[in-house]
Amino acid sequence: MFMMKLYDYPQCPFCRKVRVAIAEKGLKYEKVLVDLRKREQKKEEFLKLNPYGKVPVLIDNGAVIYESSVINEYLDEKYPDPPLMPSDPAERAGVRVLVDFCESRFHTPWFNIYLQMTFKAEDKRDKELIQGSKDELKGHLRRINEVLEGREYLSGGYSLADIAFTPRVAIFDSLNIQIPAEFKNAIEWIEKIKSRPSYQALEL
Ligand SMILES: N[C@@H](CCC(=O)N[C@@H](CS)C(=O)NCC(=O)O)C(=O)O
Repeated sequence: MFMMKLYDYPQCPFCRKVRVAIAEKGLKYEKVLVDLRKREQKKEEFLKLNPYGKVPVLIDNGAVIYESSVINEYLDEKYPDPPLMPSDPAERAGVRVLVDFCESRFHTPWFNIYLQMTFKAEDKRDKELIQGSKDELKGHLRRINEVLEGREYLSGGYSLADIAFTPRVAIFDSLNIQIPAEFKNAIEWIEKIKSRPSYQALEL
């Protein structure tokens, strides 16, 4: 039996997302550091695993899987206990819509802010881009707040949808992103996510 392997970079939100799912499943795995600063993700050996040259990549029982949302669905199918997807097909579709919303809409303004705050000196930051991205995120947080009305988590029970957002909302404070106080559901939801043992897998 080979140990499950995750090709990983510590601060990568996509890797963090997969680590949280693995932690929720209580699985053992080995982490392989792909040093993005040394561009190890573009080396021939790594491109054989993921032709896109990106982390994360999961290797499990000989299967090589990339794209964090695909990896997380694989983990849930292969290791169904505890489930991270609802059983009803329509609800499962709802989770996928939220994961897609996170990756294709929420991520972009979040990432703009992340890049500015992490890699630019304060006087070199693009203030307009930061403000515009914060405004866009506010609209997305409003939607999240509405989805959470009367629910503990995005899909009712904890799911891959909550996991997708976890690495992003986890560092709101350090990115100086404030959630408007009126979005009470969203604020409580983040607290619930933070209190789960799997949150430690983010390695903040
Ligand atoms: N859609 C991919 C995105 C993965 C991704 O962008 N990973 C970044 C690190 S956070 C990466 O490997 N970037 C290296 C590069 O593009 O050269 C996923 O969900 O796994």
